Amino acid sequence: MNQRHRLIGRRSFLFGLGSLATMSAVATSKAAYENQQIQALYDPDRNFIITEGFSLKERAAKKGLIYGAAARQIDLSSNASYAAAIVQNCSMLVPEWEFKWTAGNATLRPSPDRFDFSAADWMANFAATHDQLLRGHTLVWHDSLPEWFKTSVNSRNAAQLLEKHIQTVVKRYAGKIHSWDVVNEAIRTEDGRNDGWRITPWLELLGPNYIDLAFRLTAAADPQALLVYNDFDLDYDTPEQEAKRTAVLKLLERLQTKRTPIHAVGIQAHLFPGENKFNPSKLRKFLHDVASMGLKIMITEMDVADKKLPTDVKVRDRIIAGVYEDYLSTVLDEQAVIAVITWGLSDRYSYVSQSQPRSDRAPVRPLPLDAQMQPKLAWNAIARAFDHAPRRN
Ligand code: 9MR
Repeated sequence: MNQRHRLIGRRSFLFGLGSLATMSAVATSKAAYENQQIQALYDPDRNFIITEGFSLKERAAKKGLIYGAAARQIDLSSNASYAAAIVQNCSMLVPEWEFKWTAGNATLRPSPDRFDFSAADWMANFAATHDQLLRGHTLVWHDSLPEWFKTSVNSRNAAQLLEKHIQTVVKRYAGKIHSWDVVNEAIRTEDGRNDGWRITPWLELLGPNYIDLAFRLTAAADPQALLVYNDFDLDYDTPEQEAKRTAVLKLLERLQTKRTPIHAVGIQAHLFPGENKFNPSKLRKFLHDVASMGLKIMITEMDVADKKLPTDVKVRDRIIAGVYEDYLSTVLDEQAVIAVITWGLSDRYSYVSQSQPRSDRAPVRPLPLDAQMQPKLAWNAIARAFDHAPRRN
């Protein structure tokens, strides 16, 4: 595309966002900054061409990579075309609710001394039936704890409760799990601790050894699973995310010093184009630092929130696809990255629609398939990133 066409394309798109006069009047505002970011991401002529004929899991496998998605029993069991799309595209399945202590309509822990494995078993069977790897998400998290947790758990019984949880759940699926998110989202620099750790019920109940304890218990219950520390907001070039990356690296160093059995870092990759600046070299540096510690990396929950993007579906889909390809081509350069998982597969079932809705109320489009299970440009973008990725050694 020549420069003139690019400018015309950009200008007409800008016009769609608001008048130039309004834009300059608020040139210093956050909205203007975001509009600038979004314009920079829009390229009307960018090429998302792919060779036909291969699913995402096949393209990933050719490079020694895994592609998977999160899904829920309620959707897989009620929508045959969605289940078929999950089977066709994914070599890995992540139960979005069913392995948590409690989430949505799935409650693994109805009470301190009971387990209900019906939903988790259903997901494990689905994966096994369709030859998919299974991920366990998640054992230790501040969120999705049952109501009874607040009243029944105290510093005297917390260690025993965690031990029982990990031993029971992890042993039940031992040998069937590719990787466990042992600890999820334990860093939050805004909480003000020197080490950047999030102040969670687990930290308060068990003290700073809780992460090490959780990894040790999991390793003992399933020596084969890859044990993962998983977190979000590690992707962008902002002071906050830089501080979070640093705190994660410190946590990993601390665990390695203690010889804690940890094998991988999960980078969630919930992306928010328009809000923050993406700087591939900053991200590459972080991935390299993690890899240098001998750890694997998984992209565990990728999606592209379209909250700040224009209403026009064509424009929106191009931006989202570009964000997918730019991000994935950056991370797949790093050999330690072994898997890419999107947080859902179809726009019909995405947490983004509840937690990051658009102000124009238009349906969100954060995932590779649309609500009718048709591939969008984002699908092509992921396919291209796999096709161009270096083969894993
Ligand atoms: O997508 C999940 C949503 O359906 C659940 O209600 C919520 C609470 O369990 O968790 C969402 O998934 C989160 C994941 O478990 C951890 N990282 C952030 C994800 C999106 O909030």
